[in-house]
Amino acid sequence: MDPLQAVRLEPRKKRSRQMGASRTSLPQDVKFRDLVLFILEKKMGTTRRAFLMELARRKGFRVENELSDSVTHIVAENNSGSDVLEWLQVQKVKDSSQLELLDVSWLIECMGAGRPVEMTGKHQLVVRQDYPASPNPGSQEAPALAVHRISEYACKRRTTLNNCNRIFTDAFEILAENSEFRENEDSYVTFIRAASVLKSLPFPIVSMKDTEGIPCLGDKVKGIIEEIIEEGESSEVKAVLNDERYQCFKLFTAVFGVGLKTSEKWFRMGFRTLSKIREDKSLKFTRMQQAGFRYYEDLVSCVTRAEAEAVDVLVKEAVRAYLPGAFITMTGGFRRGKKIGHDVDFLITSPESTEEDEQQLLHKVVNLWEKKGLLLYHDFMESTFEKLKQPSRKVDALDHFQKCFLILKLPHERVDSDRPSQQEGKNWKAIRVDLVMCPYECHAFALLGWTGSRQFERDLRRYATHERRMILDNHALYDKTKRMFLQAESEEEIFAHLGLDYIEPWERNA
Ligand code: DCT
Ligand code: MG
Repeated sequence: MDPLQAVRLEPRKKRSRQMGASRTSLPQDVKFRDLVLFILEKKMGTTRRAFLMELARRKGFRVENELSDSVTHIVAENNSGSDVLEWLQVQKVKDSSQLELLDVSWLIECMGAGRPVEMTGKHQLVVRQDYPASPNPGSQEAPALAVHRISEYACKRRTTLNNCNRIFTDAFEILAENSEFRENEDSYVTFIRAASVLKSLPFPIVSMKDTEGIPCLGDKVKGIIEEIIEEGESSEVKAVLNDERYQCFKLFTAVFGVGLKTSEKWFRMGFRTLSKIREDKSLKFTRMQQAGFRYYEDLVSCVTRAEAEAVDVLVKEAVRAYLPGAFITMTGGFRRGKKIGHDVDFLITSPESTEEDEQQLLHKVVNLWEKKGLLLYHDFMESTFEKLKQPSRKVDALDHFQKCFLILKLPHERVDSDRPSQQEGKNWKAIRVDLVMCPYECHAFALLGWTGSRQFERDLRRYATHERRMILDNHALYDKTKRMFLQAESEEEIFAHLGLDYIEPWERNA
């Protein structure tokens, strides 16, 4: 039975009788001594409050009649976090940061369980984004702290791979991808930011009330959330999935070397399948696209962590043969803890090597793999890095480091996996690998940039620009107020320069 109903269905007569008996708990009745509750009357009403207080006391909870310094948990009904904070400020509570602000649903679950249940995000009241930090701007009082305030910037949120809103985030990612295919930037940003903020929530959205106070959810987005809550799916997402243009772009862009321009061209020419495109004698393919078609099956089946680890060993062996002191870090999604990826990204740097050594390294590594028969494709981009140039303002600009995009032939025997290799006769898998070589001075910036996620990086740059008057890119951080570059040896130092709490790589899955 729903415990909430159990409380609501209590007959009136009984309630008033209990109300009369209302009293502060006797010390011997208190079973749970770490918590001191106060139930807010506002919007709950006197009768229900008295009933809940009495019930909680009978279950061994300490419940105060008045708000006092000993209170640790505030329970409210039909109030948002901002409503409760406002009320606390009227009560002249200076520091509300130590108080847990909880929805009545938490208390009701406790009543059902007969003990305090874990407080999760769905119980915790969220403070609205626009809530002022301090009620009177001139005042010296410590601002009543923003409890669980969710930032509009992904770099101020912790986003693990534990996504409990997948039903919504999948929908918004499809809509974002469709906007990208249609080159509608505004709509892309709307949907990708919605997906990103929902991924960071520690609780699943089950009703529209749960969306209160969450930034990046405009009316359009909320309408879609509501439809998914009510109908189990969104008609807009369904329409996109059935849309021929979306289906073709999805199919075409999955080929290595095929972007929006080529997809558009093939779609307009009337192509609908990859086999027809491959067969067509009049089409010219780039070297990258040829490799993309040749290794298509391997490349669309994702890279597993075991495969990524095997590539890591290959990269370390080859790099250290030439630069023993080099630092090699697997970046991208795998550094964020993902179990699969579309490629494996590496950042290489070396504290003690000449510029010439650095310039030569990737070429030597590639030659070695070529000799060993491990190289299926490679494409070099030489460095265009200029040290004194200001960082790029573009949020999506590619960096200037020397890099090599490769397809490696990874022998099955090098993969430590319990899965037997599927294809008979073929004892290897083609794997996409990106190698990036960066000067040692900027390795912290390069590491931060190449760890991603893309949305996390975009918001870091946006935050630097709009909130700090700084420019951040994969090479450097420039402070426009001080007119100087800010040096950093580690990612932690970059977050500190930006005035941000440090976010671990596995919390950057925005
Ligand atoms: N990156 C960047 N600028 C680019 C491209 C990428 O800063 N122009 C960063 C963001 C993520 C990281 O590099 C790796 O990129 P991807 O491999 O595309 O992403 P991923 O997060 O590793 O995801 P996947 O698992 O699909 O490889
Ligand atoms: Mg990657």
